[in-house]
Amino acid sequence: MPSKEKLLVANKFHRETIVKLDSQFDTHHLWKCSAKEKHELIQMLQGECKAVATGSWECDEIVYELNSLEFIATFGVGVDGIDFDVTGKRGIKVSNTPGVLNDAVADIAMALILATVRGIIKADKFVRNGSWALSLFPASHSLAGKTLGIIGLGRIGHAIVDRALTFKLNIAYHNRSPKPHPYSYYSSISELAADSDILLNLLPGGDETREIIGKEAFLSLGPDGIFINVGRGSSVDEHALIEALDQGIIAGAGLDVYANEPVVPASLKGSENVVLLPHIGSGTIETSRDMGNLVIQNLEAFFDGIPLITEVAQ
Ligand code: NAP
Ligand code: 8YV
Repeated sequence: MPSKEKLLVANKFHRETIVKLDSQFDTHHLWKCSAKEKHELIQMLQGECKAVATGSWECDEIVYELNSLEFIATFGVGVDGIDFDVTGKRGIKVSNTPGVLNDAVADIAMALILATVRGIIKADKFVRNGSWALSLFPASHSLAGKTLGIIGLGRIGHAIVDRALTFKLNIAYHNRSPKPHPYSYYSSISELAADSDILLNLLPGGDETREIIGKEAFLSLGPDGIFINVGRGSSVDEHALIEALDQGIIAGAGLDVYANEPVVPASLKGSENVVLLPHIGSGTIETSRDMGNLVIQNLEAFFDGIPLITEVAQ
């Protein structure tokens, strides 16, 4: 029987997938090691281990000390955890898991839109704390006829559009360049915000997008506007967002992602006008399984010497 390929697993990204990797490959669990043990493990694998599996949003930098590294298979679509300066220079291939998570993330985006616009969380508390016996819950706003402005309309964005259209929302968007579809294109985030009732962020992380949604965008969105973030927290100036919420510059926000996860600023936790989720966009059992299977398929393709299923262009 041929020996199993060596695989360095950098972090505990998804238990079920790691169990599958353990049975299929000769795995080494980097995250379980102390700092000293990590160095020893890398030395032991030098020249023999060509592949790493990791969460796409974080990857221990020590993996780049592996001089035989040729491939990093990531779990997740946003690859901001990868150092593309290193992978580009050394010709290390990278894969991610696009597409299979579109529906799950789009569902969470719609849940955040409904929860913020209709005040679902506040209404739940209203029933539980007995307030209903004393007064009626204040009227909220309708979705039909409002404009949803999407920053970063790509794969997940289109799954959100499919849902939003059935809620009778109008669609507008900002990308780096216009696309051949029927929605209104805006070349600036602030102009999009000014014409949106709900501004939804789907930008990837990384230096190019760092804090590009800030005070100007929130001022343009205005006091009735809602901000939703299911992209990356790093693309939002979180201080400007907190100020916008505290000062009534915008009406509310629904957030799945944050600048410094899992840390969520106390002022956001204390705000009545925000719905906070712990980065669960793709977090269903089915979607996580599909993402994990795609990680495995990419590893199999790499070791078979055939094209990767979902290689990240560098
Ligand atoms: P995608 O298909 O690549 O869509 C992203 C869009 O953003 C692209 O269409 C791109 O269009 C646009 N874009 C990129 N950089 C931009 C910039 N600097 N300025 C303006 N527009 C820019 O990616 P996706 O699969 O939809 O995923 C989007 C992001 O969602 C991921 O990167 C990840 O960060 C996040 N995500 C979050 C969760 C969650 O659990 N909350 C789950 C999965 C993914 P142009 O090239 O035309 O600019
Ligand atoms: C995470 C995500 O990977 O794919 C992405 O970019 O942000 C998410 O799918 C997931 O939450 C990790 O468990």
